[in-house]
Amino acid sequence: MVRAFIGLGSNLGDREGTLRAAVGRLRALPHTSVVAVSKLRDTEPVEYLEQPRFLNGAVELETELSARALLDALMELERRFGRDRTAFPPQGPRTLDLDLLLYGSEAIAEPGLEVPHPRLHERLFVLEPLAELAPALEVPGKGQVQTLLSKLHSPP
Ligand code: PH2
Ligand code: MG
Ligand code: MG
Repeated sequence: MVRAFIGLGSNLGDREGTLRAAVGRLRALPHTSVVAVSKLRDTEPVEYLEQPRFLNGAVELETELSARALLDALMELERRFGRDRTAFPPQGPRTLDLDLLLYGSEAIAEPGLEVPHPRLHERLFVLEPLAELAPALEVPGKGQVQTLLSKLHSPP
């Protein structure tokens, strides 16, 4: 069993309905259980600013799926909820974004599969829900979630 964390995001259509339904689909994944779901937060878009506000959250899972199998399942769910991966720009509006943030204490860098998520440590909309679920969690190579969050709040 591996403890994994998924980032949830939506900024098109019924954001809350989509995220709640996506969590329902996560509960139905094989060899996987949902341990906890964070609050959903309304957030200002970052990186690409000309888009609607997001609803963001995080989910804690226990899974026997490999990181690759889990990632494939997440991308299949995004597709089912109408995610258009050909839309431009790639950081633009989306009905559903399911990011594999952490997969146990593993560090993986393969084509299309990078954990910890490469921008996790600099994103408030990821660290806040993660800190709600697991403040003491160690992000491989980066430090504890609560430490990363306090660094973002008061940069040196
Ligand atoms: N996702 C992005 C780009 N910008 N901004 C917020 N607030 N929330 C997101 O989930 C988000 C974003 C690309 O994945
Ligand atoms: Mg994504
Ligand atoms: Mg994302």
